[in-house]
Amino acid sequence: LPCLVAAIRCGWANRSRRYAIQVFPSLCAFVCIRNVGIGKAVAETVSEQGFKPKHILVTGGCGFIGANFVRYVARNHPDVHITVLDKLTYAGNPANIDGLPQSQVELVIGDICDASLLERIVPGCDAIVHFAAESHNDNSIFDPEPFIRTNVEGTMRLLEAARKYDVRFHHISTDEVYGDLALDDPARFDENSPYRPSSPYSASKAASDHLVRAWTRTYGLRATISNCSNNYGPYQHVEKFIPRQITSILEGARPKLYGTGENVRDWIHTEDHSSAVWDILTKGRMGETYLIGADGERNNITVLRMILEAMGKDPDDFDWVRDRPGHDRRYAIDSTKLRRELGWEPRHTDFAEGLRQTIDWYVANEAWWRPAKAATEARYAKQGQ
Ligand code: NAD
Ligand code: TDX
Repeated sequence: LPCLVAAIRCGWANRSRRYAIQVFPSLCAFVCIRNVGIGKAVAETVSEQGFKPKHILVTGGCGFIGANFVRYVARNHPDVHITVLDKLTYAGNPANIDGLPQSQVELVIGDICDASLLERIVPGCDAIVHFAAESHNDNSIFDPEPFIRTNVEGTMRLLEAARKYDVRFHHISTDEVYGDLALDDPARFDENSPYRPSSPYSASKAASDHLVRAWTRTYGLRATISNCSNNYGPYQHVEKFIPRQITSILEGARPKLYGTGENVRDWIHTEDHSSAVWDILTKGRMGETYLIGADGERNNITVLRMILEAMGKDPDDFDWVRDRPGHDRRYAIDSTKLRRELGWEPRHTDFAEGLRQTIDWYVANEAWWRPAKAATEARYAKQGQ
């Protein structure tokens, strides 16, 4: 385009407008081939103007991170129409997207493995942002099958639909695909870290990442992947570490710490995850992977004591319980690529403050978490946790 503009300026196109008409489509075709093309050509392309989606399909938009993303887009991009596709498993709750304008956000209840449903809803969307997954490690250890079905087969079905209708695809993944780091190792994961998943959950997410790369390289699918660290914030299911401890304290029970409590997680506020995903969706390079993290490394015992203290309890008022089999020791993200290339920065950099706000949210929303609490604790009790 800059060459064309320069040519017009110097009068070349004025002498023969026909040339411009002939040259412009060729330039467009060149850009398109580089954008939609296959293999390495895809990975090398930088989208200069940015992608401006008008209608996105958000899978898993009634889960924790998906719902926070839907809320983020609805708030910041009111011109974007959002179709949420969610099966409403035990982890999905339509209340998570309550209060959003019906003209902007619609919910389709259904399974990402349902190819005929995808045939109906994918055409007309210009992007799929794929959050839907079975997401809890402990559940995957107990019963891996739903993880393979949703995370692997479901991702394949979505990729096939995206390929058929030439829809931009963004895949939400996790830092857990890289396995774990030693506690005393200063290393962090980056985009070149080898895949070494430990649990059935992380293995199924690793498989889904590989599928996305294969569809990009083989079929030229316009896709990106992000691998994010541990999220916290509102609407997180009570099975997960931070909400479990907060809600247990609220109902007068003692929090449960696995193993030695020394395992390190790299915490990021879910709203910062949302802004990063939006930046990758609209400005990311096709075929690329971006790691998302906010330099929030803390070990579990530290986080638990912060919660206890913030809730006015003795910091030692918790139970040590059986460790998770294969428990990953430490996750840590180097998000330099995302920050340098796309200019992304996290806004919630004060973890203690983010934790306080999250505690306040659970205090104010007991009606939201109460229905899931007893069944979740009964499941943990059976596992000795
Ligand atoms: P979640 O369990 O809270 O939500 C998952 C959502 O997907 C639910 O609404 C559920 O109903 C829906 N779903 C499950 N199976 C489905 C199917 N077959 N068809 C349609 N919908 C289905 O999960 P989350 O914590 O919000 O995680 C969202 C995504 O982010 C996942 O892909 C997860 O791997 C990834 N991730 C999570 C974290 C984290 O800290 N929680 C960190 C990094 C990446
Ligand atoms: O009661 C608990 N006690 C405890 O010590 C629970 C539920 C967890 N833990 C520990 C296990 C982990 O070291 O706390 C840490 C965090 O546990 P989870 O909340 O289960 O998260 P994790 O296993 O780290 O995985 C999360 O981050 C990466 C998400 O659940 C995944 O979906 C994401 O991919």
